[in-house]
Amino acid sequence: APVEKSYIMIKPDGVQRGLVGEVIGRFERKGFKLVGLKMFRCPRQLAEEHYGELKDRPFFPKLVDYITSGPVVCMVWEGDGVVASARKLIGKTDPLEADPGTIRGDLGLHKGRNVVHGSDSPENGLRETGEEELITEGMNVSVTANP
Ligand code: YYY
Ligand code: MG
Repeated sequence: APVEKSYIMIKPDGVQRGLVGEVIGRFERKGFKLVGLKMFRCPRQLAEEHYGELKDRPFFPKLVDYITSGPVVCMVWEGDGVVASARKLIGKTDPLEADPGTIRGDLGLHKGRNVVHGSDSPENGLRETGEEELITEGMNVSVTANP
């Protein structure tokens, strides 16, 4: 089986509020492996596909407006159990209900502006990381700090 992957996206509010380093740092400190990273403005069609399972929910149009409203930073993190672990690090959907110590619990106030997305299953992890060309080639090249 392929190595488990989670698609982690820092949403426009997280980018605008200067929380990119904070969010990436939490995943780095946890110890998962970063294998792809990109900043871009999500096109509307991709946002609608990404959140396709929610298309009949009343908040869907606002969600798509928000996700496409500014640049996002998206990443692929890899490792056994990364999907469930990332969901724990991120916390509950509504930041008011998310536990302190989680990204949403520490950094957010509103479920419509909840800083970060994380895949909800290994299957969706593979689907979402495949939506964009995110995985960096040549990941096994080692780089030394002192050449
Ligand atoms: O996976 P997660 O992000 O925690 O929540 P989902 O139920 O997949 O919803 C995706 C996204 O939609 C959520 O992060 C915020 C937004 N949303 C909302 O604005 N209002 C809701 N009642 C539920 C979700
Ligand atoms: Mg979800």
